[in-house]
Amino acid sequence: MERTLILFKPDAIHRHLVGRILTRFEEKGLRFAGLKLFQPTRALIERHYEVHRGRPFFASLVAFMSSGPLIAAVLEGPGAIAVVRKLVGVTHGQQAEAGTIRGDFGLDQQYNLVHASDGPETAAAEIALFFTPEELASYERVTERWITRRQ
Ligand code: 3AN
Repeated sequence: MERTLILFKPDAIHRHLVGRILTRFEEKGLRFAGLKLFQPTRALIERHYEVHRGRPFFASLVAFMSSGPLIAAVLEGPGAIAVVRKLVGVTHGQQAEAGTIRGDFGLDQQYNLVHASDGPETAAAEIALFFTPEELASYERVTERWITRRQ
């Protein structure tokens, strides 16, 4: 089953939107493999956004994200990475489609509520960056066969 990493950014927490956003992932049928709230270090955020180092928004992005707290989640399901990116919407809230998380809840490109992994390699690296193996759970829901057709 494919896994992906989500970060609830500080704006989602301060605006009390975490529950509503989590509900969208749950309602879609995705299963939580990990979930935690923590205060990130600046070093962790810089590592996470290393590909953006040198871009004009890097310093502001790192300051915003390391102001914390963050909630990190690992979600799993068939095609989870692409499914979550679709639910989240494009980077800028003003361009994101209505019905997506960023399209429904935001107007900005930095304060855009959630981060979601963009491919299998980044998902694996980001999950390992934010979670230890012991913090992740593998289990079957009693509803599994109604969602993923797995018996
Ligand atoms: P996405 O999260 O949609 O994959 P990326 O990976 O291009 O977006 O950018 C990472 C993060 O950097 C975004 N989530 C957003 O918070 C921030 N960001 C991207 N572009 C800008 C920008 N032009 N100005 C300010 N922040 C930006």
